[in-house]
Amino acid sequence: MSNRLRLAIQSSGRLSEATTDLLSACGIKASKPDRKLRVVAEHFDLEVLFVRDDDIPGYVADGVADAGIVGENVVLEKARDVQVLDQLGFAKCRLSLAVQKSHPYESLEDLNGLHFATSYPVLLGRYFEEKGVDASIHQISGSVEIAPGIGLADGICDIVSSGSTLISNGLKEVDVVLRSEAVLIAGAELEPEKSALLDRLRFRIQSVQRASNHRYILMNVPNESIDEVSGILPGMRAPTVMPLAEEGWSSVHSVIPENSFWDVIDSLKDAGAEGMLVVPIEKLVL
Ligand code: PRT
Ligand code: ZN
Repeated sequence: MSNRLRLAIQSSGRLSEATTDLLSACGIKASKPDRKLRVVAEHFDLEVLFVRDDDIPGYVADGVADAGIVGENVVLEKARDVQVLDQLGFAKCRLSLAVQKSHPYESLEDLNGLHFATSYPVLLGRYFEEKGVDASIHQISGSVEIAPGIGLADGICDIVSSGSTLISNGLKEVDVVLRSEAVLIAGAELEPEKSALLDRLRFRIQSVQRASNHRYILMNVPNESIDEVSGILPGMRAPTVMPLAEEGWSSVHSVIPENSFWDVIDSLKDAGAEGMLVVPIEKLVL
């Protein structure tokens, strides 16, 4: 038995590119050669299984794979015994209820007696039960959005991201059943060696994610304003201060959360900071 960590990822679809990009940012090269289902990664004790996303929770629960990257919507629908370890920040979407645009929808009560088509019968059934909605569910595996138009259902429960599929099929979104994004999952109990490898993988993923959520900021500051500027910067620690060739001025460097720049820029300018430069960070290891 190999002691490599086996990671199941989507073979081709909406998750695949972002997943291989994430692995590659973690220094793990695992591109899918034609028709191969299993690839041994370079630079990490890992083998990647390329599979359909729907099979990922099952493979992980059954121990065929040790871990997987898949939409949380699929994990929850499959309801297999796996642990959700980390949110990965891509493939964000929602599982929503939609009815025909002409439907005089006002509240959930209006859904009683209606017939819904979905590929998510488990999640939808649980939602109807929790909300006390008495509607019926018809499970179909694809092209859910056309069901109302062809008279197969009154409404649908499907994944929405921009909402344009609903609009182009004459549907309107009425409630959100679940918000989802790609997640890292693992088997309930991993052997210690695999678990150590998984921790290393998670550490790398977290460093990459932290980097993409932060910016490195550099600016010129008159020396008398350094304390004020340091107080404004939402940095990780005290900023780095280095003298400029010009007497009385310093270069101040710090790491700030992505969106903070726009919150603090005016205060920094008022405090006398000039020539601000904001640059992306590739990895941020704490
Ligand atoms: O072949 P395989 O089974 O592996 O893939 P799949 O066809 O089942 O899944 P895929 O690749 O379409 O989606 C994989 C995962 O991406 C989903 O499980 C979600 O977690 C996530 N995701 C994010 C989405 C979307 N956004 C999305 N927009 N999955 C599907 N859609 C579809 C949706 O079903 C609808 O048809 O896109 C349409 C809606 O998009 P908008 O932008 O028009 O609202
Ligand atoms: Zn699928």
